[in-house]
Amino acid sequence: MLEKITVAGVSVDTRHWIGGKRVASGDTFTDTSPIDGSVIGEVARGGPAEAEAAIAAAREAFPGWAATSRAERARILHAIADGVEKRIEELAIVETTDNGALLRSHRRGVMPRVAHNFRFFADWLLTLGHEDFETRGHTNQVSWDPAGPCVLITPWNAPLMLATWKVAPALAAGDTVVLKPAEWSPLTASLLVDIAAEAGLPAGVLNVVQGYGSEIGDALTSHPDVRRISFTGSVPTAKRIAASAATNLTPLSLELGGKSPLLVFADADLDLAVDLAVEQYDNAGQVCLAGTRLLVEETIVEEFTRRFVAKAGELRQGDPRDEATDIGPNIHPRQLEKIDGFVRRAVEGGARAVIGGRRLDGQYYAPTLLTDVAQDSEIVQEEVFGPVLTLQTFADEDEAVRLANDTRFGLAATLATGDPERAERVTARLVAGTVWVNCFFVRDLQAPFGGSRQSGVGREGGTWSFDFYCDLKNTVTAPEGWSQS
Ligand code: TXE
Repeated sequence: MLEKITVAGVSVDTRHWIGGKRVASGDTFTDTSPIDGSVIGEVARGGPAEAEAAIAAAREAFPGWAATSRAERARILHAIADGVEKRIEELAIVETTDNGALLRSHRRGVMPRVAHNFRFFADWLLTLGHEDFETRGHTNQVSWDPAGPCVLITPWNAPLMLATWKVAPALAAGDTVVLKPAEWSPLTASLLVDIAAEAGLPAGVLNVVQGYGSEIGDALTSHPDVRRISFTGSVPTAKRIAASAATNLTPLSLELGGKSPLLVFADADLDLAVDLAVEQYDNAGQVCLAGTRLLVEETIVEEFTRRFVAKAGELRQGDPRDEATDIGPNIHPRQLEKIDGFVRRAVEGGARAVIGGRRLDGQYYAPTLLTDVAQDSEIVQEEVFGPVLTLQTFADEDEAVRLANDTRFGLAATLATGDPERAERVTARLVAGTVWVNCFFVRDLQAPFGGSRQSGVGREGGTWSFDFYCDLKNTVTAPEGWSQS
C-alpha cells in the first residue's frame, strides 16, 4: 500500500494532501532519479476525483483563511520559512535525488530562497496598504481582497523554488491553494505540506495533488470554483490550460519558456562575457531564463570562442551530489531524447558543434555550442531545455537587436557591453521581461517577473503578485448620509 517512501534517508509521504489528510489514489506512478535512472518509489496518481476533492477542500477552507488577520497569516508564513530553514539538508537531498540539480545549489542557494519566498510575501503583505483618493468629496478606497481557491501548476526544473514562488503570495493574499507539482519531481511538495502543517497552517488551505498533467490537469483548470490559475511550464501546455480556463474565464498567470539572447559587444569585458555565457549551462540548461542564443559582435568572435571553449572545458560534469560537480544530469530519458533530436537535426541542417553535440553515459548531455546556424532554423527558434547554446554574429547594433528580437519568445535578455549609453539604447529596443546588463540571474522578489510574447501572460513578484492573487475592490463613499439612521 502506498504510504511513505524513504529517499536518501528522508521519509516522504507520496500520497496527496487534501483537507489536511493524506489521501491515496487507487493508482500510482513510478518516480525515478535522473542521477542513475534508479526507481525512487511510487507516487499517488490523481485524476478528476482527487482534483474535485482538493478544490472542495480549498473552497471550504477559504472563508476562514481569508478572514484570518494579515498579522496572523504573516506569522504562519514566517513559521513555514522557519520550518524550511530547519530542514534545508533534507529538502536539498530529496530535491537533488528527484530532479538531478546540484546539491550544493539546493543547499546554499535554492532552499534558502524557498524560505525567503515565504518571508518576503509575509512582510510585503503587512505593507500592502489601501490607496485612498477623493472624487467630488466622495472617498475612494482601494482594497486587495482574497480571491478564492487557486490552482498552481509547476514544473520540474526548480520544483520547490517555483512552487513556493506561487504558494507564498497566494497564501499571503488570503487565498487557498491546490498545488499540482510536476510528475518528474513530485517529492519536495510532499515535504512542504508537512512543514506547513507543523507551522499551523489550517487544514485545506494548502492542498497537493500528484499525477500526470494530462490526467488531472483539465479537471483542475476547468473547475468553476477556481479563482486563479498560475502555471509555469511549456507553451503547448499553457495553450491547453488557457483553453480550459476559458470555460469560466478564470484569470491566468503563465510563466513559459524562452530562447533568450546574450549579446556580446566588442566593447565588453571579454572575460566577464565568457563567464556569463558559460553560466548559461547551469542546471544542465534547464532554466527558462537561460540566454541560449549567444550573439557576438563579429570583430571579436574568434577570441570570444577561443576563451569560451577553454572556460567551458573546465566544467565538471557528473553526480549532482558531489560538491565539485558543475553540471548534473538532465531530468528524464524523454527530455534527453528531445535534446539530442534538436542537436542532430541542427547538425544535419549544416550546424557545426564547436564543443559537445552528443549524449554521454546515463542521463547526461555534453555541454554543446553550435555555430553555422540559420536565424530561421529550429535550433535558433525553439527552446531546447538542455545544455545547448548557439553562436551567431552581428555586424552592428541594429543587427544585434534584430536577431535578439526575432523569435516568438520574450522572456529575458543579457547584454555584455562596456558602454552605458549603448546598454540604455539596446535595452530600450529589446522585447524581454527581464534585461541583465553585465550580470545574469540577479533576481529580487520585488521585481516584476514574466515574459512577453509567447513567454508568458502577466507578471508576478512584489505588488504584481498581490494584484494577481487578490480581487481589487474600489469602495466609493458619499460624504453625507450617515446621520439619517
Ligand atoms: O512541460 P509541461 P514538460 C519547457 C521546456 C521543456 C518543455 C516540456 O522547453 O522541454 O517545456 O516540459 C503539467 N493541464 N518547460 O513536458 O507539460 C505537468 O504535469 C494542466 C519550460 O515537462 O508544460 C507539469 O506539472 N497541467 C519551463 C507542468 O504542467 C498540465 C519549465 C509542466 O509541464 C497539463 C518546464 C494539462 N493538460 C518545462 N499537461 C519553464 N518555463 O521554466 C501537463 N501539465
